[in-house]
Amino acid sequence: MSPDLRTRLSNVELENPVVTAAGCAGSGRELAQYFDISRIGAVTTKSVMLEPRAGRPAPRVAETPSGMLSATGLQGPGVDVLLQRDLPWLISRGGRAVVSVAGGGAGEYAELARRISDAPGVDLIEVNLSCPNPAGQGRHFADDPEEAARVVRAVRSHTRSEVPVFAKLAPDVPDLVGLAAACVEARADGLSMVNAVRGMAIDPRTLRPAVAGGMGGLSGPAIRPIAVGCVYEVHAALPQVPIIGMGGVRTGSDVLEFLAAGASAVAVGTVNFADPSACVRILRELEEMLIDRGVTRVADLIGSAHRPIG
Ligand code: ORO
Repeated sequence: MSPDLRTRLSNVELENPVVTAAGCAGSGRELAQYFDISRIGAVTTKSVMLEPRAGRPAPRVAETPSGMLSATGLQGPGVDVLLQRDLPWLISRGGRAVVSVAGGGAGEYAELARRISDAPGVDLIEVNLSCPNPAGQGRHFADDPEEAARVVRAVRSHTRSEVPVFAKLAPDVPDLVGLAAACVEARADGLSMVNAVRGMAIDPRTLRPAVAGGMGGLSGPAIRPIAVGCVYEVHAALPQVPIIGMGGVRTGSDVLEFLAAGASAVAVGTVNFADPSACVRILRELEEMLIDRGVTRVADLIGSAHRPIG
């Protein structure tokens, strides 16, 4: 018998826990050339801002010995295009929609939330507080729990009550549990963890940063132990708070790792660039692994690494 893959993110139920990570699948259209987008738990759209944004100059990506370093700089067409073109397309294909938002301040986030949560078919809003290459000082909202909480509060108060708000956190902050608690206190319904890890590579020929933005985000399997550790730590402190876990997921076994650490859903990111059908392969692998282990419900695995042995 097929296992029950359904999972809950606050008041939203997904058919299965495999979702795409923001910035790694556009709004799902490119991936739909490879598989039926309605088969995965949800598509998380690239973080959208109010206005169209050109993003960072090229080169935006550098290969490192241990993962991808990238700085796209929140490039995107702006919220009007998302609402008029991309979101209706995703919903027309039966896709579930997690919409990621990014802003320069609480006011911009709030306005995005108001417009997006009014749109039909939005399942969840993910508040990106942790872009690793923000304009300005190189700091992001997740660096300061009070700033992060201010943004979450603004988003929550401008979002229809039935649409959950998840805060997307960075791994490289001094007190991740404190940050997570501040976001929950500000009425985040859940957390997404983690964004890419801030980093830099220097091109040995030019002795200049390898990505034009200077600072980039390191992603891929190298960061998976960091991400799993973050999910584990926050789930231990805040067990009632649903988490979308992400960071270097490439296989069904990686999904199991995040579920056991405490994630209720797991996002697939960087691997999509090299293997655009990865999400459905990972879903198949997960299902096979559950059958092999005799697990009948995905929900039973969430947080299992925290349970005493025996
Ligand atoms: N890159 C990331 O790694 N994370 C973000 O949240 C945003 C970007 C980007 O747009 O460059």
